[in-house]
Amino acid sequence: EPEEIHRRIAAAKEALGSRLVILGHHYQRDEIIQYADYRGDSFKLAQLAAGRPEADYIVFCGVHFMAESADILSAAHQKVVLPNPAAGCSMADMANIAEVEECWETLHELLGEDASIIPVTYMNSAANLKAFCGRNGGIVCTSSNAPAVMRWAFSQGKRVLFFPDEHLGRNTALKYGIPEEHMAVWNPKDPFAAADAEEAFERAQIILWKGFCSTHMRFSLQQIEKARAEYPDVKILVHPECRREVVEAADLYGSTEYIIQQVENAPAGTRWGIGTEINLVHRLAKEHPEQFIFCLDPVVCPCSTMYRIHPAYLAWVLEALVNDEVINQVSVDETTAHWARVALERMLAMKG
Ligand code: CIZ
Repeated sequence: EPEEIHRRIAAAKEALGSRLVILGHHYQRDEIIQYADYRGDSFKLAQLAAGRPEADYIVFCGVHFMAESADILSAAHQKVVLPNPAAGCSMADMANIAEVEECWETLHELLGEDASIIPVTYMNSAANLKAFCGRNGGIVCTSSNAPAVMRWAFSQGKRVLFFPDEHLGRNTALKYGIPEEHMAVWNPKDPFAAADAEEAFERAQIILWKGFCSTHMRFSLQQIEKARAEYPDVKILVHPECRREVVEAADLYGSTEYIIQQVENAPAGTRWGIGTEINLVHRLAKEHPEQFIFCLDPVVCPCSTMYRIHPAYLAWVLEALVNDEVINQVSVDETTAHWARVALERMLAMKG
């Protein structure tokens, strides 16, 4: 049966030719990556989609917010398809627009005229949260440019509201020089649960949304200690969505693209203990047999929602496209797309 699916995907790809571009996120399994015209992180892939206007169809093998970003950045005639609509991102889903608006209003009531808050959303968020940032003087960040975005945000206001990933926010704020006592965590389910919550929000330079990536939360200090005990020469490389203690115990940390670059530029014989999604770690190990690469988590830790893109879904949506039938299109309404683009363009202008 896998051969049959392979044959169907290859035939549909051939039939669609340059009208089709398939994007594969680094966390996708090899059975999917083999069909990708481009591989990358979410932002790189969205930009690549925008650079291929001759493609009528962009099939995004990744998760929902990534397909939304591709739709926002691509041309009006291009249609973005997510092979399985159930491929969401549990972290992105931890902040929704109603909760963010409530947080925004509550903080402004609490802090009054003096609030001066700049909203910053991680790329891994729904389009309407990016639009919220666009409308409210805020910006989008990726895990690669989070420190530069934070610098920009503090040049615009006195406080930052960072969502949805608490850990990327905290690790970035620490790097920027904000001490933990000037950070407060907003739990949308019960923001004032702690007795000193009000003072904590008043004192805070950065308010971190209580969201997390379940894949990166699997990495622990104990795993790092065990790896170091076993291999004294090991270099620990982790993603900034990991907890503070994990990032602080690592030799290096950075975004998906950063992790790939570190491995690509390392000399033969380097030993890496890596803390990120397992498909990416396995692919790096396979593509760099001259190095010793292992995942810090001994129990396999795939991103379960990324895994929902199965080759059978890819075959199904591609065959429909051959018949000019668009299944599982992801489309962002014009107003939301406009304001989301404002926030994305602030990020791009800042980088340039
Ligand atoms: O935004 C992405 O692609 C993810 C999930 C992580 C990263 O570091 O780029």
